[in-house]
Amino acid sequence: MKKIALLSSLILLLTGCGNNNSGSSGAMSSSAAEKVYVAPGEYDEVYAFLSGGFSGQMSVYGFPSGRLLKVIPVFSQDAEKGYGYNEETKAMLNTSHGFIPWGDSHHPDLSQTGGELDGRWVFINENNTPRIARIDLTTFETAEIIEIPNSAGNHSFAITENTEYAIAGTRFAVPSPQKDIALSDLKGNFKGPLTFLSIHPETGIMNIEFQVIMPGFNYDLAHPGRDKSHGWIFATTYNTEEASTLLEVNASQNDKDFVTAINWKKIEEYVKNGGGEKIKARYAHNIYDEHTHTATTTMKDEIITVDPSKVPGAIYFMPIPKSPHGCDVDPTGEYIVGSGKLAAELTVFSFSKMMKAIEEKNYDGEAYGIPILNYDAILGGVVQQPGLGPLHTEFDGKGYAYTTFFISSEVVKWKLGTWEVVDRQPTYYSVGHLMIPGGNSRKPFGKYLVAMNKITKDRYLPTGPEMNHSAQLFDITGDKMQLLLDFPTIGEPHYAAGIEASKIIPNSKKIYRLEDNKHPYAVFNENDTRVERNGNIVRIYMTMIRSHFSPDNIEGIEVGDKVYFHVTNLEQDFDVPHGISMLGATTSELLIMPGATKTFVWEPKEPGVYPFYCTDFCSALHQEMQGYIRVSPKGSNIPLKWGLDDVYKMLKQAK
Ligand code: K7E
Ligand code: CUA
Repeated sequence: MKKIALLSSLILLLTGCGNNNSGSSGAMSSSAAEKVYVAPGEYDEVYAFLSGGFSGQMSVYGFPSGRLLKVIPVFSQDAEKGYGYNEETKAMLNTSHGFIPWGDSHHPDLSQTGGELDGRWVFINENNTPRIARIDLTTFETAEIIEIPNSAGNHSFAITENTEYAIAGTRFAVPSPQKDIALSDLKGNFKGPLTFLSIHPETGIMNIEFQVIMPGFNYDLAHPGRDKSHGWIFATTYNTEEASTLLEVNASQNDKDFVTAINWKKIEEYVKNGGGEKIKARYAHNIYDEHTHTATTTMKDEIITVDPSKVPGAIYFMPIPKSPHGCDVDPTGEYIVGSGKLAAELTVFSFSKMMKAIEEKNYDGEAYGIPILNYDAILGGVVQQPGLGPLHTEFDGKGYAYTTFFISSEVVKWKLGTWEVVDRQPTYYSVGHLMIPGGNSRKPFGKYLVAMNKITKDRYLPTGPEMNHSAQLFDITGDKMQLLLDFPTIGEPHYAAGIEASKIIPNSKKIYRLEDNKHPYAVFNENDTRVERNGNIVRIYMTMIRSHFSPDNIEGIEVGDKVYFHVTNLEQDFDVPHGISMLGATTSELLIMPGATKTFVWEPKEPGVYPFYCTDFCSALHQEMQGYIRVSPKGSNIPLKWGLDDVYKMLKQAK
């Protein structure tokens, strides 16, 4: 390990001083500039959904320009959009541990039909408090978050090629179900549950169908089989040593760890026929309803677990050198690439050979009753000396694979079948994931490759000790990869998913229709706007339209009141949100899309007159979009009154 750290800093030194390979000079640079130039007003060719890592969110970029289009709040509160702050979306962040305002997002994956991207949903997993989110690509909003019980470190994540299932693997083995055990008793007593969630073909709603209780190893990355290997899922499996301390040494003891191959169709059938055991398991399932504009949480309390030994023929271990990380399947479904982080070679398994070895029971022992397939029998090929510290691989659909090397800081292109390295390009610096749009589907859009780098150092103007992570876009249409662009990213993009823009544009919503708005506190015209008191609970039914609120003058609020602002944006025009906030409100603004209703709560602490205003520049008279609320001392019994443009007449009064 020390050696690796030394080596990596050496490489940083070497690469850090001369960026002359980055295509930044002469003719090269002008051709690169042309390739990323998207003229003002023109659209990008590709949407890229980048994981936000420790930001908990997902960011949307356009390629080839590298323009940031949007940050979609997913697992973390977002004050900009009010997500997780307004009353309607707070429920999205509920878990069995209570409300959690932050998450660590890792691997986005797009929905597929027949192994091709269909542009309906993008999913992403959360590693810290195991959860999976579904984002609706008509609204670009998080539509659902489901918690994964009995798991820890939900790291391996993938969607099957007809979006039948999502798989979520446990990265940190834990007692399952949870209980109090001495850490010295870990070995043999901890488990690594692999959770399978079905995805409803129309609504996209996820449901935990079963959890396979695997031995207590670390299940790191997963990819589904496709085409001929559809029905299987492959997951890299490290720490087969079952160490609980100093893993950098103790989990690097075994010469070989595993890629786990799971025939999920077999297990699905077993469960459908009544197999498996129901156990108690508390977890939250949060769904956002686009019509009520409101999320609700359902707490669930049961799951079905499957003991792998009860389903013979469903699970196998494939031995692979040295603590594998990435696990990727080529577009034909024949090759499974496992990246041993500490291995000198890249191991590629053959699916047909795997099936043959299974048929012939060509085993090399077993682990916890699960057969270990014979390494030589299933080996498809080996890429010799490709680089140092292989992590992740993607495919261009033209017979080539591209693997990232963290330590030698490069992307290496190699040929499937001959296993020869055909090109390598440095990355700046220390690349983690890479992504080719559709690169994990049957039909990659093999024009661009984006490398997501861990270390930025000298690439941009310095911004203090912390710099945003950096991504790099390559053109991969030629024999050699050509670096086109550097662009900063948000959080830490572990993986990304990309898709041709044409598959998304036609379905992207422009407004929420008012006639579909079923929010219980919505109002649809200014005559219905009002203020109601029930004890110390005051509800303001408010509307907004260019360029005023209704009502915009309110009296009769008292210190000690809990004031709910239920605000409906009456606009039905594309891209005309309004915002609202209150002086002293201890929450974020509401940013309300046309046709939507959102709510925040305000508890005034002192008597006075408080202004509020529109927070989103919406028209030439945006600056006039404001109002006042009079707050009187507790018990002053000032009648509740409200109005718009009638303050000097009689304000409307509560009956
Ligand atoms: Cu390699 Cu979470 Cu995919 Cu990061 S993981 S790089
Ligand atoms: Cu409404 Cu600014």
